[in-house]
Amino acid sequence: MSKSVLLVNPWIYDFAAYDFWLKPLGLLYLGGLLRANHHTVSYIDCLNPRSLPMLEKFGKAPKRHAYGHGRFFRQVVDKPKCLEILPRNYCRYGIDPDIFRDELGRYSGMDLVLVTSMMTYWYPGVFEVIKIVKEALPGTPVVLGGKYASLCYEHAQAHSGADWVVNGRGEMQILEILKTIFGEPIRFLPDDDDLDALPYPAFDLLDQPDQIPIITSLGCPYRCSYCASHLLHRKFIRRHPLRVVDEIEHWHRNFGVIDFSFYDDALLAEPDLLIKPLLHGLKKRGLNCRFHCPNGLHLRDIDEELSRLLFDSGFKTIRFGFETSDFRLQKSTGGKVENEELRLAVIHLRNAGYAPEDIGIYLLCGIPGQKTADVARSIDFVLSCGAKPILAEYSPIPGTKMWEEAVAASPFDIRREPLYHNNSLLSCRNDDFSYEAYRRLKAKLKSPPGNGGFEDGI
Ligand code: B12
Ligand code: SF4
Repeated sequence: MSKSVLLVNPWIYDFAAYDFWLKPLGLLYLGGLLRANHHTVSYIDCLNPRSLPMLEKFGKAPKRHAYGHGRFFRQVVDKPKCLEILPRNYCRYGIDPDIFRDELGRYSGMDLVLVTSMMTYWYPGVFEVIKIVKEALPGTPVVLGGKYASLCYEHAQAHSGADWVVNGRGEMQILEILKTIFGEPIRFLPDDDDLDALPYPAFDLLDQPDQIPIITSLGCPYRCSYCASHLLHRKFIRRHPLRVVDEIEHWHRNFGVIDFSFYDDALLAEPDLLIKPLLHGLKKRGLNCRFHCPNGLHLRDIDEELSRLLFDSGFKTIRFGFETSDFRLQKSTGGKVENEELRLAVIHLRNAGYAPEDIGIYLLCGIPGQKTADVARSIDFVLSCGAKPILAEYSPIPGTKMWEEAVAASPFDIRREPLYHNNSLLSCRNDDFSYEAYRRLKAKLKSPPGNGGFEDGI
C-alpha cells in the first residue's frame, strides 16, 4: 500500500535572509525517491515568495530578480532573549503562520510529514513548523532531517518535537522509517554512491520554479578547518557529466527553466573529469541557459580554457572561496588556495570577458583570533587583483576542526545554543575584530577608498 507523504520547507528566522537561489534540494530529492517507491508526495514551502494567499493578504509581492533570486515575504518578530544583544530587527521570512495552518488543512489525510532544516541557527522556524503540524495533524508522525538535524543531532532530538530525527543522508533512512512504521517494503533504493541512479528531485511540486538547483557531486576533496562538508558527506562522489547535462536539458525543455544554480562544494575540482565535459555537453546540445554559483568555487582550478568555457556557457554569477590573503592562515586552515593562484585566476577570468564586479571573492571574517587588519589586507589584495571582495561572516559549526578553538574564543555559549552560530552575530568577535570594526569594513566596501587602501583607513 502506498503512503501519502507531506514535505515541508520551514521558515527562516534571522536578522537577514535573501533568496540567494535557495531551495530545499535534499528534501525534494527524497520526494523523487518516495515517488519511485510508489508513495504520493505533496509539498508546502513556508518560504514561497509567490504565495497567492500572501499576495491577497498583504497586497505586495517581494521584489524578485530575473535570474531567479530575490526577496522573501518578511515579518518582524520578537528576538529570542539570547540574541537581544544585536540591535537589529529579527524576522520570520516566508508566509504567515495562519496561511500555513490553512494550507495544512488541505492535507488532513497525510500518513507522514517530512520537515527539512538548513542552517543550525535557523531551528526556530523548524520547531514552529513541527509544533503547528502536530496541532493540525494530530497522530501523524513527523520526521526531521537536513543540516541542522545532522550537525546538532542531540539538540534536535531533545528539543525539536519531531518523532524521528535523521542524521545525514536521508535516502535509505526515510525508506527504513516507512518500513518500521507502516511495514512498507523498500521497492527502489539505488546505491548510495551512485547519484545518477537517483530519480530527479520533485521540482514539479514547486510553485512556478524560477530557477533550479543542480548538484554534480557530494563532499569535497579538501578539509578546511572551518567547514562541515566532510561531516555531511564523508566521501567525495560524483555524477557522470553527461547525466548532469541530461538533467539540465530535462528541466529546460520540459519546464522552461533557464536559470540553474550549482550547490556543489567542489564543482570545479579536477575540471577535466567533470566541469569541462559538462560544459562541452551543454554546448553540443545547444542549451541556452544561465548558471549561478552562489556557493564558493575553487580558484586553483581556473585556467584559460575553463574561464572561457564558463563565460561562453552562460555562467553569470561566479563566486570563489578565497577567505584570506594571509599565508599562515591559508596554510593552517587547509591550504585550498594561495595568493598567486587568485591573481592568475582573475587574469584568466578577465581575459575571458568577466568584469571585476562579476568576479565575487568570498573573504571569511570573524574566525577565532582574527584581526581587523587581516580582513582589511585581504580586501585590498582582492581589489588589487581586479575582483570584487565579498565578506562572509564565520559561522562556527560543531564537529569541525576549528570548533574547539571557536568555543574557547567565543564570548557566547555556542556549545549549548545553536542560535549563537548565527553569522550576523560574529560569534567569535574579539576586542580587535569587534562588531563595530566589522560594520566599518562593510560600509567601506560599499564605497571603496581611493589610493590609500582599506588597511590604512581602519
Ligand atoms: C548550497 C549551500 C548554500 C547556498 C544556499 C542553498 C540552501 N538551500 O541552503 C548559499 C550559497 C546561499 C549558502 C549560503 C550560506 N551558507 Co551554505 N551551504 C550550502 C551547502 C553546500 C548545501 C548543499 C546542499 O544543499 N546539498 C544538497 C543536498 C542533496 O543535501 P542535503 O540538503 O544535506 O540533503 C540530504 C540530507 O541532509 C537529508 N535531508 C535533508 N532534508 C531532510 C528531511 C528529512 C525528513 C530527512 C529524513 C532527511 C533530510 O537527506 C538529503 C538527501 O540525502 C552546505 C554544505 C554541504 N555540503 O551541505 C553549506 C552550509 C549549509 N552553509 C553554511 C554556511 C556557513 C552558509 C553561510 C552562513 C555562509 C556565509 N557566511 O555567508 C550562508 C548563509 C545564508 C543566509 N544567511 O542566507 C554551513 C552551515 C552553517 C551552519 N551553522 O549551519 C554549511 C554546512 C557549509 C559549511 N561552511 O560547512 N549556502
Ligand atoms: S574547499 Fe570549500 S567545501 Fe571544501 S572543505 Fe574547504 S571550504 Fe569546505
